[in-house]
Amino acid sequence: MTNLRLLAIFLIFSIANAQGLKLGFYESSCPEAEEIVHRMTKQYVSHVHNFAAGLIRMNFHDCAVRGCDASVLVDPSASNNQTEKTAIPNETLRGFEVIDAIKSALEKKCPGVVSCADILALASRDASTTISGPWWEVPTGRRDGIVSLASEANALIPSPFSNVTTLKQNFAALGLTAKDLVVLSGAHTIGVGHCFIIRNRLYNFTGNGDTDPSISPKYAEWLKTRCPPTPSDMKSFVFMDRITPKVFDEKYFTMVTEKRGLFTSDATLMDDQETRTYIETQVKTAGSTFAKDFAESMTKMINIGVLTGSQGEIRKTCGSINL
Ligand code: HEM
Ligand SMILES: *[C@@H]1O[C@H](CO)[C@@H](O)[C@H](O)[C@H]1NC(C)=O
Ligand SMILES: *[C@@H]1O[C@H](CO)[C@@H](O)[C@H](O)[C@H]1NC(C)=O
Ligand SMILES: *[C@@H]1O[C@H](CO)[C@@H](O)[C@H](O)[C@H]1NC(C)=O
Ligand SMILES: CC(=O)N[C@H]1CO[C@H](CO)[C@@H](O)[C@@H]1O
Repeated sequence: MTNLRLLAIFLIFSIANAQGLKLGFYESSCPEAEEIVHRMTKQYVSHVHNFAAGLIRMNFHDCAVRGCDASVLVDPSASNNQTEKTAIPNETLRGFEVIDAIKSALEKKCPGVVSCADILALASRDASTTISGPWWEVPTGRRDGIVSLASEANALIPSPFSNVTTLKQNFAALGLTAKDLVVLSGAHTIGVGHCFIIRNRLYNFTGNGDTDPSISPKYAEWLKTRCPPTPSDMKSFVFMDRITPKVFDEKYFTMVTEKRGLFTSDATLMDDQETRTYIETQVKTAGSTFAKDFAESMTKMINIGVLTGSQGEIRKTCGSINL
């Protein structure tokens, strides 16, 4: 083969790589990579169920800012003390230690090969399956970003105080539809919400010491027993799906139809014809298509703005950009 033809083939390959992800990207460069992520995620999540919610949410927060590039994992440092991790919506993210442990195992096996962005995308899926949640294909080949800004996370992560119009716009900006919005919000079938986020809904909704009328009065009563009005209390929390808090099912949607959505961003999904119809259908059919729909929407989400080919870098540790 002439050098020219080799060069042509090489160029075609680099272009193909730059265009997208593929299944089994590490098949030859680090054959055990996916198996190690799976095994370790399963270990952590089997011990501490909460890590499942933590990892799935972290995956979303990563993809919502600069694409799925592990920018959410960067620790604040002397030169950059305002990374995404320090942003308001990231205050309660959890599961960083799982990603760090997997990364260090992979660095021992195949130094400098497997990106933190891929580890997070794989771990989120493996966390879901560990708790008998949906499974989706995770093509790999993501590269790690070299920029992480708190200001961007504060601006781009959807707010729990937003109405459905704003949420649909937030999702559209990520290339996601109203259906993706309602389906992915279904992740709130597991995990917790902190009281400080809903304190105003309970105790001072319009500034007159009132309660948000979109919460059922009985549920508001119960929430008040769990969430004291103490403004300094940052620790109390409740499960978002009080019916089956640890099961990945459609009961979150049931909660929403009963005016028991924890955040405004949950309750407001009843204000839009399309999202409401989806919720009511899942409730009526015991979540007939929820798992399949969730897998489809996650498949879109984990493809958002990925860096591939020679873009970005492969971080040495997930908490810091390479020097
Ligand atoms: C529609 C826009 C969304 C808003 C406004 C929103 C907001 C929130 C808030 C405020 C919390 C509570 C955090 C805490 O108090 O500790 C939370 C938790 C959670 N969110 Fe979302 N979320 C949204 C979409 C999503 C999506 C798309 C996913 C994943 C696919 C997701 C997965 C989760 C999970 C699993 C938890 C529980 C976390 C834990 O227990 O550690 N959320 N979300
Ligand atoms: C963060 O960095 C900025 C500038 O880089 C600096 O002015 C500020 O004092 C730092 N803040 C902290 C808490 O270290
Ligand atoms: C939704 O929220 C946006 C931003 O706060 C606001 O401008 C808009 O009027 C709200 N829409 C509805 C229907 O309440
Ligand atoms: C309720 O909100 C109003 C207006 O924001 C504020 O002036 C008042 O201090 C709040 N009350 C409590 C108990 O937080
Ligand atoms: C997990 C994490 O790093 N959380 C941080 C989020 O931001 C707050 C406020 O800046 C920090 O105190 C947390 O440590």
